[in-house]
Amino acid sequence: MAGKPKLHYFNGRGRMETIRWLLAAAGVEFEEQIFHTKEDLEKLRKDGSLLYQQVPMVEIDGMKMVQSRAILNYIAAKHNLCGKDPKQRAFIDMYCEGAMDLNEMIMMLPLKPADTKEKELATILEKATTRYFPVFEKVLKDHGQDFLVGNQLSRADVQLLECILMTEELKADILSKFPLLKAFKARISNIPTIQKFLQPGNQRKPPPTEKSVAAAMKIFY
Ligand SMILES: N[C@@H](CCC(=O)N[C@@H](CS)C(=O)NCC(=O)O)C(=O)O
Repeated sequence: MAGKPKLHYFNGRGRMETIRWLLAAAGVEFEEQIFHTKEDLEKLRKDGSLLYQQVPMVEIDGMKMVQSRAILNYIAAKHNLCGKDPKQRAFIDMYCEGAMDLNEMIMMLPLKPADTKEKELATILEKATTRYFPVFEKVLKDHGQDFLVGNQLSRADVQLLECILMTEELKADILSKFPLLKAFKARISNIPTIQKFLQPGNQRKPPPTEKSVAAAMKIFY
């Protein structure tokens, strides 16, 4: 039997967090090889482990996988989280890409210059409430089902929940005008594997702080 996937990344959310979420939702236990210094990252680069000299890197099923989307695609395919047919997959991909666009904006916020942060935050909240969340609210309303696609859990549900929780960290009542998303959040959070991942002390990473951002910057720049 293959061992647990091993995740190589710095000690933060970044581009690895969605991978952590998806593995956890699929009920897969994983190990983390956290690196803390530029030298740790350089060592991985020098030993040929990083195809493009970048992380995230995940050792899984005999591969050293890089490129976060490729890793997510592999996990989703392996654990039946990408729909029953190409059309379901197409919708799942569209929803995931939307969630990832919002996720990426939030992920980059701490790296923006201090004097632009307020404006950036306002843009993110505006996009969340006028561009992204209305789409997901309408999807749920139109089909009346529990999950976004095909009436079964897919990576789109997991990635949307991650994205909702990240957005709520910026504005706690962000879902106030989205009742179906509120119910969706409660429902998906209650799936046992996800509930476990949301427990304090699990492998979910906390929101970035000035200190953690500075530590990550020291590794990469
Ligand atoms: N498209 C890649 C981007 C990876 C990426 O930009 N990784 C950053 C850390 S989150 C990195 O390794 N930066 C150092 C570099 O590009 O040399 C992915 O999605 O995995």
